[in-house]
Amino acid sequence: MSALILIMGDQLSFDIPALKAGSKETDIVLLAELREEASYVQHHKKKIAFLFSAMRHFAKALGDAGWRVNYITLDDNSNTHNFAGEAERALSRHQLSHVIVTHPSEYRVLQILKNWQACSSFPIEILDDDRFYCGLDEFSDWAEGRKQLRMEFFYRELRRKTGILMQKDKPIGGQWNYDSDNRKPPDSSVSVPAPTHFERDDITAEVCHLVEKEFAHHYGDLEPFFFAVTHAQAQQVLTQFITERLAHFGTYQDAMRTGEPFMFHSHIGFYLNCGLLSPMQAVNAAVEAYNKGLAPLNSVEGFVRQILGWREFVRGLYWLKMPEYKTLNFLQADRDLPEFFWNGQTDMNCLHQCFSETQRHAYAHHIQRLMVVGNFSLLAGLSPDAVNHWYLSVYADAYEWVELPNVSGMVLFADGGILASKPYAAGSAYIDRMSDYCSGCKYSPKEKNGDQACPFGYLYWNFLERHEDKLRTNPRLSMIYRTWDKMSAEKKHQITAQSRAFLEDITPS
Ligand code: FAD
Ligand code: DLZ
Ligand code: SF4
Repeated sequence: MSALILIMGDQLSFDIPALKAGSKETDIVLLAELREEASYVQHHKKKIAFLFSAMRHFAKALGDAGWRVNYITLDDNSNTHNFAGEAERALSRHQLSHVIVTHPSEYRVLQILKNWQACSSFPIEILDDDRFYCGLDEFSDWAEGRKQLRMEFFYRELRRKTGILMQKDKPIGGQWNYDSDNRKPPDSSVSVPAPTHFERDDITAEVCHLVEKEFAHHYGDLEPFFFAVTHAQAQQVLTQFITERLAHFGTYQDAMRTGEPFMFHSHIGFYLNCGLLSPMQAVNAAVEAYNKGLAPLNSVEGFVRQILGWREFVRGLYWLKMPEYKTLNFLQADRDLPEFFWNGQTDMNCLHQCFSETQRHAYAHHIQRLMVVGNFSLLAGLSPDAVNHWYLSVYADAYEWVELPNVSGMVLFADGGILASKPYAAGSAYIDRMSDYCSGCKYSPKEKNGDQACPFGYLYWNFLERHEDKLRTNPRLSMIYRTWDKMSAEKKHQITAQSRAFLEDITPS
Protein backbone atom coordinates (compact mmCIF):
# COMPACT_ATOMS: atom_id res chain seq x y z
CA MET A 1 0.00 0.00 0.00
CA SER A 2 1.94 3.03 -1.23
CA ALA A 3 0.53 6.51 -0.99
CA LEU A 4 0.74 9.68 -3.00
CA ILE A 5 1.45 12.55 -0.63
CA LEU A 6 0.16 15.73 -2.23
CA ILE A 7 1.80 18.91 -0.95
CA MET A 8 0.33 22.26 -2.01
CA GLY A 9 2.26 25.46 -2.46
CA ASP A 10 1.36 26.79 0.98
CA GLN A 11 2.13 23.52 2.75
CA LEU A 12 5.93 23.67 2.62
CA SER A 13 6.53 22.40 6.17
CA PHE A 14 8.55 19.33 7.08
CA ASP A 15 6.00 18.58 9.82
CA ILE A 16 2.90 18.94 7.61
CA PRO A 17 0.45 16.15 8.62
CA ALA A 18 0.48 14.48 5.18
CA LEU A 19 4.26 13.95 5.48
CA LYS A 20 4.02 12.84 9.11
CA ALA A 21 1.45 10.22 8.07
CA GLY A 22 3.53 8.96 5.14
CA SER A 23 6.55 6.74 4.70
CA LYS A 24 9.84 7.60 3.00
CA GLU A 25 10.26 3.96 2.06
CA THR A 26 7.02 3.45 0.15
CA ASP A 27 5.38 6.76 -0.70
CA ILE A 28 5.79 9.41 -3.37
CA VAL A 29 5.59 13.12 -2.62
CA LEU A 30 4.07 15.34 -5.31
CA LEU A 31 4.51 19.09 -5.75
CA ALA A 32 3.30 20.78 -8.93
CA GLU A 33 3.46 24.24 -10.45
CA LEU A 34 -0.08 24.74 -11.71
CA ARG A 35 -1.55 27.36 -14.00
CA GLU A 36 -4.91 27.01 -12.24
CA GLU A 37 -3.35 28.04 -8.91
CA ALA A 38 -1.14 30.72 -10.42
CA SER A 39 -4.01 32.30 -12.37
CA TYR A 40 -7.25 32.04 -10.36
CA VAL A 41 -6.43 35.66 -9.69
CA GLN A 42 -3.64 37.51 -11.45
CA HIS A 43 -1.19 37.12 -8.57
CA HIS A 44 1.67 39.59 -8.27
CA LYS A 45 4.62 38.27 -10.28
CA LYS A 46 6.77 38.32 -7.14
CA LYS A 47 4.33 36.07 -5.29
CA ILE A 48 4.45 33.43 -8.05
CA ALA A 49 8.25 33.57 -8.29
CA PHE A 50 8.57 33.39 -4.51
CA LEU A 51 6.26 30.38 -4.19
CA PHE A 52 7.70 28.47 -7.15
CA SER A 53 11.21 29.02 -5.83
CA ALA A 54 10.20 28.02 -2.29
CA MET A 55 8.44 24.91 -3.70
CA ARG A 56 11.49 23.91 -5.74
CA HIS A 57 13.80 24.39 -2.75
CA PHE A 58 11.44 22.41 -0.52
CA ALA A 59 11.24 19.56 -3.05
CA LYS A 60 15.04 19.45 -3.11
CA ALA A 61 15.23 19.46 0.69
CA LEU A 62 12.71 16.61 0.88
CA GLY A 63 14.77 14.64 -1.63
CA ASP A 64 17.92 15.28 0.43
CA ALA A 65 16.02 14.02 3.48
CA GLY A 66 15.28 10.72 1.74
CA TRP A 67 11.80 11.26 0.30
CA ARG A 68 10.99 10.20 -3.26
CA VAL A 69 9.68 13.41 -4.81
CA ASN A 70 7.90 14.12 -8.08
CA TYR A 71 8.19 17.80 -8.94
CA ILE A 72 6.17 18.99 -11.93
CA THR A 73 7.31 22.30 -13.40
CA LEU A 74 4.99 24.78 -15.08
CA ASP A 75 6.60 24.19 -18.47
CA ASP A 76 6.33 20.39 -18.31
CA ASN A 77 4.42 19.52 -21.52
CA SER A 78 2.28 16.89 -19.79
CA ASN A 79 1.25 19.18 -16.90
CA THR A 80 -2.56 19.25 -16.60
CA HIS A 81 -2.26 22.38 -14.42
CA ASN A 82 -4.64 21.37 -11.65
CA PHE A 83 -4.30 19.40 -8.41
CA ALA A 84 -6.57 16.50 -9.35
CA GLY A 85 -5.08 16.08 -12.82
CA GLU A 86 -1.51 16.02 -11.56
CA ALA A 87 -2.32 13.68 -8.68
CA GLU A 88 -4.15 11.23 -10.98
CA ARG A 89 -1.18 11.23 -13.37
CA ALA A 90 1.22 10.50 -10.52
CA LEU A 91 -1.06 7.76 -9.14
CA SER A 92 -0.97 5.87 -12.41
CA ARG A 93 2.72 6.60 -13.08
CA HIS A 94 3.73 4.87 -9.85
CA GLN A 95 0.89 2.41 -9.28
CA LEU A 96 0.00 3.90 -5.92
CA SER A 97 -3.04 2.91 -3.89
CA HIS A 98 -4.28 6.09 -2.23
CA VAL A 99 -3.73 9.80 -1.63
CA ILE A 100 -2.82 11.61 1.57
CA VAL A 101 -3.26 15.36 1.59
CA THR A 102 -3.43 18.00 4.32
CA HIS A 103 -6.62 20.09 4.59
CA PRO A 104 -6.18 23.02 2.18
CA SER A 105 -6.14 26.52 3.56
CA GLU A 106 -8.81 27.81 1.18
CA TYR A 107 -12.46 26.85 0.75
CA ARG A 108 -12.07 26.96 -3.04
CA VAL A 109 -9.44 24.22 -2.94
CA LEU A 110 -11.40 22.10 -0.46
CA GLN A 111 -14.21 22.05 -3.04
CA ILE A 112 -11.71 20.96 -5.70
CA LEU A 113 -10.58 18.10 -3.44
CA LYS A 114 -14.16 17.10 -2.60
CA ASN A 115 -15.18 17.04 -6.26
CA TRP A 116 -12.15 14.96 -7.05
CA GLN A 117 -12.87 12.63 -4.11
CA ALA A 118 -16.38 12.10 -5.48
CA CYS A 119 -15.17 10.87 -8.86
CA SER A 120 -11.72 9.38 -8.26
CA SER A 121 -11.22 5.62 -8.05
CA PHE A 122 -8.52 6.20 -5.41
CA PRO A 123 -9.27 6.83 -1.73
CA ILE A 124 -8.27 10.38 -0.75
CA GLU A 125 -7.56 11.06 2.89
CA ILE A 126 -7.68 14.72 4.00
CA LEU A 127 -5.85 15.32 7.29
CA ASP A 128 -6.39 18.31 9.57
CA ASP A 129 -3.78 21.04 9.26
CA ASP A 130 -2.25 21.23 12.74
CA ARG A 131 0.14 24.12 12.04
CA PHE A 132 -2.05 26.49 14.08
CA TYR A 133 -2.62 27.08 17.78
CA CYS A 134 -6.36 26.57 17.44
CA GLY A 135 -8.05 23.72 15.58
CA LEU A 136 -11.13 24.47 13.49
CA ASP A 137 -13.41 22.41 15.77
CA GLU A 138 -11.99 24.18 18.80
CA PHE A 139 -12.78 27.55 17.20
CA SER A 140 -16.35 26.58 16.40
CA ASP A 141 -16.79 25.31 19.97
CA TRP A 142 -15.55 28.67 21.24
CA ALA A 143 -17.87 30.55 18.84
CA GLU A 144 -20.92 28.43 19.63
CA GLY A 145 -23.64 30.38 21.39
CA ARG A 146 -21.69 33.66 21.51
CA LYS A 147 -23.63 36.73 20.45
CA GLN A 148 -20.46 38.40 19.18
CA LEU A 149 -17.14 36.99 18.04
CA ARG A 150 -14.39 39.35 19.13
CA MET A 151 -10.70 38.75 18.61
CA GLU A 152 -9.80 40.15 22.04
CA PHE A 153 -11.74 37.49 23.98
CA PHE A 154 -10.58 34.67 21.72
CA TYR A 155 -6.99 35.87 22.16
CA ARG A 156 -7.31 35.84 25.95
CA GLU A 157 -8.59 32.25 25.78
CA LEU A 158 -5.57 31.23 23.71
CA ARG A 159 -3.20 33.06 26.07
CA ARG A 160 -4.74 31.10 28.97
CA LYS A 161 -4.62 27.82 27.04
CA THR A 162 -1.01 28.17 25.91
CA GLY A 163 0.38 30.05 28.93
CA ILE A 164 2.05 32.49 26.52
CA LEU A 165 2.93 35.78 28.27
CA MET A 166 1.08 34.55 31.36
CA GLN A 167 2.00 34.40 35.03
CA LYS A 168 -0.23 31.71 36.49
CA ASP A 169 -3.70 32.80 35.28
CA LYS A 170 -2.85 36.52 34.90
CA PRO A 171 -1.37 38.28 31.85
CA ILE A 172 2.24 39.31 32.37
CA GLY A 173 2.40 43.02 33.16
CA GLY A 174 -1.21 43.04 34.39
CA GLN A 175 -2.82 43.99 31.05
CA TRP A 176 -3.93 41.74 28.19
CA ASN A 177 -3.37 44.34 25.53
CA TYR A 178 -0.88 47.23 25.18
CA ASP A 179 -2.35 48.75 22.03
CA SER A 180 -2.71 52.17 23.60
CA ASP A 181 1.13 52.33 23.84
CA ASN A 182 1.43 51.40 20.19
CA ARG A 183 0.23 54.48 18.37
CA LYS A 184 3.28 56.71 17.94
CA PRO A 185 3.63 58.60 14.66
CA PRO A 186 6.81 58.11 12.61
CA ASP A 187 9.92 59.73 14.07
CA SER A 188 12.46 60.73 11.44
CA SER A 189 15.27 60.62 14.02
CA VAL A 190 14.73 56.86 14.45
CA SER A 191 16.34 54.98 11.58
CA VAL A 192 14.64 51.93 10.15
CA PRO A 193 16.90 48.89 9.57
CA ALA A 194 16.96 47.51 6.02
CA PRO A 195 14.92 44.32 5.56
CA THR A 196 16.84 41.06 5.25
CA HIS A 197 18.02 40.60 1.64
CA PHE A 198 18.97 37.37 -0.07
CA GLU A 199 20.85 37.09 -3.34
CA ARG A 200 18.96 34.99 -5.84
CA ASP A 201 20.47 31.55 -6.45
CA ASP A 202 20.18 29.52 -9.68
CA ILE A 203 16.77 28.14 -8.74
CA THR A 204 15.30 31.58 -8.06
CA ALA A 205 16.93 33.02 -11.19
CA GLU A 206 15.39 30.26 -13.31
CA VAL A 207 11.97 30.75 -11.73
CA CYS A 208 12.11 34.53 -12.23
CA HIS A 209 12.88 33.93 -15.89
CA LEU A 210 9.88 31.56 -16.15
CA VAL A 211 7.55 34.03 -14.45
CA GLU A 212 8.70 36.91 -16.63
CA LYS A 213 7.95 34.76 -19.69
CA GLU A 214 4.70 33.07 -18.62
CA PHE A 215 3.08 35.74 -16.44
CA ALA A 216 4.24 38.92 -18.14
CA HIS A 217 0.67 40.27 -18.10
CA HIS A 218 0.33 39.86 -14.31
CA TYR A 219 0.51 42.78 -11.89
CA GLY A 220 3.69 43.90 -10.15
CA ASP A 221 7.46 44.16 -10.40
CA LEU A 222 9.67 41.12 -10.19
CA GLU A 223 12.66 43.29 -9.35
CA PRO A 224 14.03 43.70 -6.76
CA PHE A 225 13.63 40.11 -5.56
CA PHE A 226 15.19 39.52 -2.16
CA PHE A 227 12.71 37.23 -0.35
CA ALA A 228 13.77 34.17 1.63
CA VAL A 229 13.00 30.94 -0.25
CA THR A 230 14.16 28.28 2.22
CA HIS A 231 13.39 27.45 5.84
CA ALA A 232 16.87 28.53 6.93
CA GLN A 233 16.54 31.88 5.19
CA ALA A 234 13.06 32.49 6.63
CA GLN A 235 14.48 31.75 10.08
CA GLN A 236 17.17 34.36 9.35
CA VAL A 237 14.46 36.95 8.56
CA LEU A 238 12.75 36.14 11.85
CA THR A 239 16.01 36.35 13.82
CA GLN A 240 16.90 39.68 12.23
CA PHE A 241 13.43 41.02 13.08
CA ILE A 242 13.81 39.91 16.69
CA THR A 243 17.24 41.49 17.09
CA GLU A 244 16.81 44.65 14.98
CA ARG A 245 13.14 45.58 14.94
CA LEU A 246 11.03 43.95 17.61
CA ALA A 247 11.98 46.49 20.27
CA HIS A 248 10.36 49.25 18.17
CA PHE A 249 7.58 47.11 16.68
CA GLY A 250 4.92 48.10 19.21
CA THR A 251 5.67 51.81 19.37
CA TYR A 252 5.74 52.33 15.59
CA GLN A 253 3.28 49.61 14.60
CA ASP A 254 0.85 52.13 13.10
CA ALA A 255 3.39 54.59 11.70
CA MET A 256 3.88 55.20 7.97
CA ARG A 257 6.88 56.93 6.47
CA THR A 258 7.58 57.76 2.81
CA GLY A 259 10.15 55.40 1.30
CA GLU A 260 10.00 52.99 4.26
CA PRO A 261 7.51 50.27 3.32
CA PHE A 262 8.88 47.77 5.82
CA MET A 263 9.17 49.99 8.91
CA PHE A 264 9.55 47.95 12.13
CA HIS A 265 7.29 45.13 10.93
CA SER A 266 8.49 41.55 10.71
CA HIS A 267 7.83 40.73 7.01
CA ILE A 268 7.29 37.10 7.89
CA GLY A 269 3.67 36.78 6.71
CA PHE A 270 4.95 35.38 3.38
CA TYR A 271 6.79 32.62 5.21
CA LEU A 272 4.19 31.84 7.87
CA ASN A 273 1.51 31.43 5.24
CA CYS A 274 3.41 29.04 2.98
CA GLY A 275 4.99 26.97 5.76
CA LEU A 276 8.61 28.18 5.71
CA LEU A 277 8.07 29.40 9.28
CA SER A 278 5.62 28.24 11.92
CA PRO A 279 3.61 30.61 14.12
CA MET A 280 5.09 28.85 17.15
CA GLN A 281 8.63 29.67 15.99
CA ALA A 282 7.73 33.34 15.67
CA VAL A 283 5.83 33.64 18.95
CA ASN A 284 8.44 31.69 20.92
CA ALA A 285 11.25 33.83 19.53
CA ALA A 286 9.46 37.03 20.58
CA VAL A 287 8.68 35.72 24.06
CA GLU A 288 12.29 34.60 24.48
CA ALA A 289 13.46 38.11 23.54
CA TYR A 290 11.15 39.53 26.22
CA ASN A 291 12.42 37.07 28.83
CA LYS A 292 15.98 38.09 28.02
CA GLY A 293 15.11 41.78 28.37
CA LEU A 294 15.77 42.47 24.67
CA ALA A 295 12.36 43.93 23.87
CA PRO A 296 9.66 45.72 25.89
CA LEU A 297 6.30 44.18 26.69
CA ASN A 298 4.26 46.54 24.49
CA SER A 299 6.21 45.32 21.45
CA VAL A 300 6.25 41.65 22.35
CA GLU A 301 2.58 41.49 23.35
CA GLY A 302 1.66 43.49 20.22
CA PHE A 303 3.52 41.06 18.00
CA VAL A 304 2.20 37.96 19.79
CA ARG A 305 -1.36 39.33 19.49
CA GLN A 306 -1.03 39.61 15.71
CA ILE A 307 -0.09 35.96 15.39
CA LEU A 308 -1.76 34.21 18.32
CA GLY A 309 -4.75 36.56 18.19
CA TRP A 310 -5.56 37.96 14.76
CA ARG A 311 -4.07 35.25 12.57
CA GLU A 312 -5.79 32.42 14.43
CA PHE A 313 -9.02 34.38 14.80
CA VAL A 314 -9.44 35.18 11.11
CA ARG A 315 -8.70 31.58 10.15
CA GLY A 316 -11.33 30.27 12.56
CA LEU A 317 -13.85 32.84 11.39
CA TYR A 318 -13.18 32.09 7.70
CA TRP A 319 -13.87 28.38 8.07
CA LEU A 320 -16.82 28.97 10.38
CA LYS A 321 -18.55 31.34 7.99
CA MET A 322 -17.61 30.15 4.51
CA PRO A 323 -19.00 29.99 1.87
CA GLU A 324 -21.65 32.60 2.84
CA TYR A 325 -19.02 35.02 4.16
CA LYS A 326 -17.75 35.70 0.65
CA THR A 327 -21.19 36.83 -0.53
CA LEU A 328 -21.85 39.36 2.25
CA ASN A 329 -22.30 43.00 1.31
CA PHE A 330 -23.97 44.65 4.31
CA LEU A 331 -23.48 48.19 3.00
CA GLN A 332 -24.47 47.20 -0.55
CA ALA A 333 -21.32 48.77 -1.92
CA ASP A 334 -21.09 48.38 -5.67
CA ARG A 335 -18.58 50.84 -7.10
CA ASP A 336 -15.98 49.43 -9.53
CA LEU A 337 -12.35 49.39 -8.50
CA PRO A 338 -10.61 52.60 -9.65
CA GLU A 339 -7.96 52.18 -12.31
CA PHE A 340 -5.41 53.80 -9.98
CA PHE A 341 -5.48 50.74 -7.70
CA TRP A 342 -3.53 49.01 -10.46
CA ASN A 343 -1.33 51.80 -11.82
CA GLY A 344 -0.94 53.97 -8.69
CA GLN A 345 -1.68 57.15 -10.62
CA THR A 346 -3.59 59.34 -8.21
CA ASP A 347 -2.95 62.75 -6.70
CA MET A 348 -3.79 61.38 -3.26
CA ASN A 349 -0.22 60.92 -2.07
CA CYS A 350 -0.99 58.41 0.69
CA LEU A 351 -2.67 56.10 -1.81
CA HIS A 352 0.01 56.73 -4.40
CA GLN A 353 2.76 55.74 -1.93
CA CYS A 354 0.97 52.58 -0.80
CA PHE A 355 0.16 51.50 -4.36
CA SER A 356 3.75 52.13 -5.53
CA GLU A 357 5.19 50.09 -2.67
CA THR A 358 2.67 47.31 -3.24
CA GLN A 359 3.54 47.15 -6.93
CA ARG A 360 7.27 47.06 -6.18
CA HIS A 361 7.38 44.72 -3.20
CA ALA A 362 4.09 42.75 -3.13
CA TYR A 363 3.99 44.08 0.43
CA ALA A 364 2.43 46.88 2.42
CA HIS A 365 2.22 46.88 6.16
CA HIS A 366 -1.00 46.52 8.09
CA ILE A 367 -1.87 50.18 8.57
CA GLN A 368 -1.25 50.95 4.92
CA ARG A 369 -3.61 48.09 4.00
CA LEU A 370 -6.19 49.05 6.60
CA MET A 371 -6.18 52.80 7.09
CA VAL A 372 -5.09 54.06 3.68
CA VAL A 373 -6.15 51.66 0.90
CA GLY A 374 -8.82 49.94 3.01
CA ASN A 375 -10.24 53.16 4.40
CA PHE A 376 -10.48 54.61 0.91
CA SER A 377 -12.22 51.46 -0.36
CA LEU A 378 -14.75 51.68 2.46
CA LEU A 379 -15.46 55.40 2.12
CA ALA A 380 -15.69 55.25 -1.68
CA GLY A 381 -18.16 52.35 -1.51
CA LEU A 382 -16.09 49.94 -3.61
CA SER A 383 -17.65 46.55 -4.20
CA PRO A 384 -16.42 43.79 -1.83
CA ASP A 385 -15.82 41.41 -4.75
CA ALA A 386 -13.60 43.94 -6.51
CA VAL A 387 -11.67 44.87 -3.38
CA ASN A 388 -11.17 41.24 -2.31
CA HIS A 389 -9.95 40.39 -5.77
CA TRP A 390 -7.40 43.21 -5.62
CA TYR A 391 -6.02 42.32 -2.17
CA LEU A 392 -5.80 38.64 -3.09
CA SER A 393 -3.85 39.51 -6.22
CA VAL A 394 -1.32 42.05 -5.04
CA TYR A 395 0.23 40.79 -1.78
CA ALA A 396 2.71 37.92 -1.61
CA ASP A 397 1.23 36.76 1.70
CA ALA A 398 -2.35 36.71 0.35
CA TYR A 399 -4.50 33.59 0.66
CA GLU A 400 -8.25 33.83 0.88
CA TRP A 401 -8.49 32.44 4.44
CA VAL A 402 -6.62 35.46 5.80
CA GLU A 403 -7.34 38.05 3.13
CA LEU A 404 -11.14 37.74 3.03
CA PRO A 405 -11.94 38.34 6.74
CA ASN A 406 -9.52 41.25 6.77
CA VAL A 407 -11.09 42.84 3.70
CA SER A 408 -14.78 42.00 4.03
CA GLY A 409 -14.78 42.11 7.85
CA MET A 410 -12.16 44.55 9.03
CA VAL A 411 -12.00 46.97 6.11
CA LEU A 412 -15.37 47.02 4.36
CA PHE A 413 -17.76 46.07 7.16
CA ALA A 414 -19.38 43.91 4.48
CA ASP A 415 -20.12 41.27 7.13
CA GLY A 416 -22.25 43.78 9.09
CA GLY A 417 -20.17 43.43 12.25
CA ILE A 418 -19.28 39.73 12.51
CA LEU A 419 -15.58 40.57 12.84
CA ALA A 420 -15.49 44.20 14.00
CA SER A 421 -17.83 46.21 16.19
CA LYS A 422 -17.78 49.21 13.85
CA PRO A 423 -16.30 50.20 10.47
CA TYR A 424 -12.67 51.35 10.63
CA ALA A 425 -13.63 54.61 8.89
CA ALA A 426 -11.38 57.64 9.35
CA GLY A 427 -10.98 61.10 7.88
CA SER A 428 -7.73 62.78 6.86
CA ALA A 429 -6.58 63.55 10.44
CA TYR A 430 -5.56 59.94 11.10
CA ILE A 431 -3.30 59.71 8.03
CA ASP A 432 -1.89 63.17 8.73
CA ARG A 433 -1.01 62.17 12.30
CA MET A 434 0.39 58.70 11.55
CA SER A 435 2.38 59.46 8.38
CA ASP A 436 4.42 62.07 6.57
CA TYR A 437 2.39 61.57 3.39
CA CYS A 438 0.31 64.75 3.60
CA SER A 439 3.28 67.11 3.34
CA GLY A 440 3.97 65.74 -0.16
CA CYS A 441 0.36 65.82 -1.32
CA LYS A 442 -1.54 68.06 -3.72
CA TYR A 443 -4.37 68.04 -1.18
CA SER A 444 -4.35 69.38 2.35
CA PRO A 445 -5.80 67.54 5.34
CA LYS A 446 -6.65 70.91 6.90
CA GLU A 447 -8.71 72.23 3.96
CA LYS A 448 -12.36 71.25 4.10
CA ASN A 449 -13.62 72.82 0.84
CA GLY A 450 -12.38 73.52 -2.63
CA ASP A 451 -9.80 71.91 -4.90
CA GLN A 452 -7.23 71.54 -2.12
CA ALA A 453 -9.54 69.76 0.31
CA CYS A 454 -8.40 66.24 1.17
CA PRO A 455 -10.94 63.76 -0.24
CA PHE A 456 -10.77 61.68 2.96
CA GLY A 457 -12.24 64.71 4.79
CA TYR A 458 -15.53 64.89 2.87
CA LEU A 459 -15.74 61.21 1.88
CA TYR A 460 -15.74 60.29 5.58
CA TRP A 461 -18.86 62.35 6.32
CA ASN A 462 -20.47 61.36 3.07
CA PHE A 463 -19.96 57.69 4.00
CA LEU A 464 -21.68 58.21 7.36
CA GLU A 465 -24.52 60.06 5.68
CA ARG A 466 -25.00 57.40 2.98
CA HIS A 467 -25.20 54.62 5.57
CA GLU A 468 -27.04 56.46 8.31
CA ASP A 469 -29.89 53.93 8.31
CA LYS A 470 -27.50 51.08 9.08
CA LEU A 471 -24.88 52.80 11.24
CA ARG A 472 -26.58 55.45 13.37
CA THR A 473 -27.79 52.88 15.90
CA ASN A 474 -24.25 51.57 16.41
CA PRO A 475 -23.35 52.78 19.94
CA ARG A 476 -19.70 53.27 18.93
CA LEU A 477 -20.75 55.79 16.28
CA SER A 478 -23.30 57.78 18.24
CA MET A 479 -20.88 60.61 19.15
CA ILE A 480 -19.87 60.99 15.52
CA TYR A 481 -23.49 61.18 14.39
CA ARG A 482 -24.07 63.86 17.02
CA THR A 483 -21.28 65.92 15.41
CA TRP A 484 -22.86 65.33 12.01
CA ASP A 485 -26.23 66.48 13.35
CA LYS A 486 -24.70 69.77 14.47
CA MET A 487 -23.34 70.61 11.00
CA SER A 488 -25.15 73.28 9.02
CA ALA A 489 -27.31 72.28 6.06
CA GLU A 490 -24.94 74.21 3.81
CA LYS A 491 -21.92 72.28 5.04
CA LYS A 492 -23.73 68.99 4.60
CA HIS A 493 -24.73 69.97 1.09
CA GLN A 494 -21.13 70.86 0.29
CA ILE A 495 -19.93 67.47 1.54
CA THR A 496 -22.44 65.64 -0.62
CA ALA A 497 -21.64 67.68 -3.70
CA GLN A 498 -17.86 67.38 -3.33
CA SER A 499 -18.05 63.65 -2.69
CA ARG A 500 -20.29 63.05 -5.67
CA ALA A 501 -18.03 65.05 -7.97
CA PHE A 502 -14.92 63.28 -6.70
CA LEU A 503 -16.38 59.78 -7.01
CA GLU A 504 -17.84 60.43 -10.45
CA ASP A 505 -14.46 61.62 -11.67
CA ILE A 506 -12.73 58.30 -10.89
CA THR A 507 -11.83 56.15 -13.89
CA PRO A 508 -12.89 52.55 -13.21
CA SER A 509 -10.52 49.70 -13.99
P1 FAD B 1 3.57 42.11 11.12
O1 FAD B 1 2.94 43.43 11.27
O2 FAD B 1 5.00 42.00 11.46
O3 FAD B 1 2.72 41.08 11.97
C1 FAD B 1 3.21 39.77 12.25
C2 FAD B 1 2.30 38.71 11.72
O4 FAD B 1 1.05 38.78 12.38
C3 FAD B 1 1.96 38.78 10.26
O5 FAD B 1 2.98 38.23 9.45
C4 FAD B 1 0.67 37.98 10.19
O6 FAD B 1 0.93 36.61 10.10
C5 FAD B 1 0.03 38.27 11.54
N1 FAD B 1 -1.02 39.30 11.37
C6 FAD B 1 -0.91 40.62 11.62
N2 FAD B 1 -2.10 41.23 11.42
C7 FAD B 1 -2.95 40.27 11.02
C8 FAD B 1 -4.31 40.28 10.64
N3 FAD B 1 -5.04 41.39 10.64
N4 FAD B 1 -4.86 39.11 10.24
C9 FAD B 1 -4.14 37.97 10.23
N5 FAD B 1 -2.85 37.91 10.58
C10 FAD B 1 -2.27 39.05 10.97
N6 FAD B 1 -2.31 39.08 6.18
C11 FAD B 1 -1.96 38.00 5.49
O7 FAD B 1 -1.18 37.18 5.98
N7 FAD B 1 -2.44 37.76 4.23
C12 FAD B 1 -3.32 38.62 3.64
O8 FAD B 1 -3.76 38.37 2.52
C13 FAD B 1 -3.70 39.79 4.35
N8 FAD B 1 -4.54 40.69 3.80
C14 FAD B 1 -4.92 41.79 4.52
C15 FAD B 1 -5.81 42.69 3.94
C16 FAD B 1 -6.21 43.80 4.65
C17 FAD B 1 -7.22 44.74 4.05
C18 FAD B 1 -5.71 44.03 5.95
C19 FAD B 1 -6.15 45.22 6.72
C20 FAD B 1 -4.81 43.16 6.51
C21 FAD B 1 -4.41 42.04 5.81
N9 FAD B 1 -3.50 41.12 6.37
C22 FAD B 1 -3.16 40.00 5.65
C23 FAD B 1 -3.02 41.28 7.73
C24 FAD B 1 -1.68 42.07 7.85
O9 FAD B 1 -1.80 43.31 7.21
C25 FAD B 1 -0.51 41.28 7.29
O10 FAD B 1 -0.47 40.00 7.89
C26 FAD B 1 0.81 41.97 7.57
O11 FAD B 1 0.80 43.27 7.02
C27 FAD B 1 1.97 41.17 7.01
O12 FAD B 1 3.17 41.84 7.21
P2 FAD B 1 4.19 41.44 8.34
O13 FAD B 1 4.53 40.00 8.18
O14 FAD B 1 5.29 42.44 8.30
O15 FAD B 1 3.30 41.59 9.63
C1 DLZ C 1 -0.67 30.62 -4.66
C2 DLZ C 1 -0.15 29.45 -5.41
C3 DLZ C 1 0.41 29.63 -6.68
C4 DLZ C 1 0.62 30.96 -7.26
N1 DLZ C 1 0.83 28.58 -7.39
C5 DLZ C 1 0.74 27.33 -6.88
C6 DLZ C 1 1.14 26.20 -7.63
O1 DLZ C 1 1.57 26.29 -8.76
N2 DLZ C 1 1.06 24.99 -7.04
C7 DLZ C 1 0.55 24.82 -5.80
O2 DLZ C 1 0.54 23.68 -5.31
N3 DLZ C 1 0.13 25.87 -5.09
C8 DLZ C 1 0.22 27.11 -5.60
N4 DLZ C 1 -0.22 28.18 -4.89
C9 DLZ C 1 -0.76 27.95 -3.55
C10 DLZ C 1 -2.17 27.39 -3.61
O3 DLZ C 1 -3.03 28.31 -4.25
C11 DLZ C 1 -2.60 27.09 -2.18
O4 DLZ C 1 -1.92 25.95 -1.75
C12 DLZ C 1 -4.05 26.89 -2.07
O5 DLZ C 1 -4.68 28.09 -2.22
C13 DLZ C 1 -4.40 26.28 -0.74
O6 DLZ C 1 -5.75 26.27 -0.53
FE1 SF4 D 1 -3.83 61.38 1.81
FE2 SF4 D 1 -5.39 63.51 2.20
FE3 SF4 D 1 -2.99 63.41 3.30
FE4 SF4 D 1 -3.23 63.70 0.67
S1 SF4 D 1 -3.88 65.14 2.24
S2 SF4 D 1 -1.82 62.34 1.72
S3 SF4 D 1 -5.02 62.46 0.25
S4 SF4 D 1 -4.70 62.07 3.76
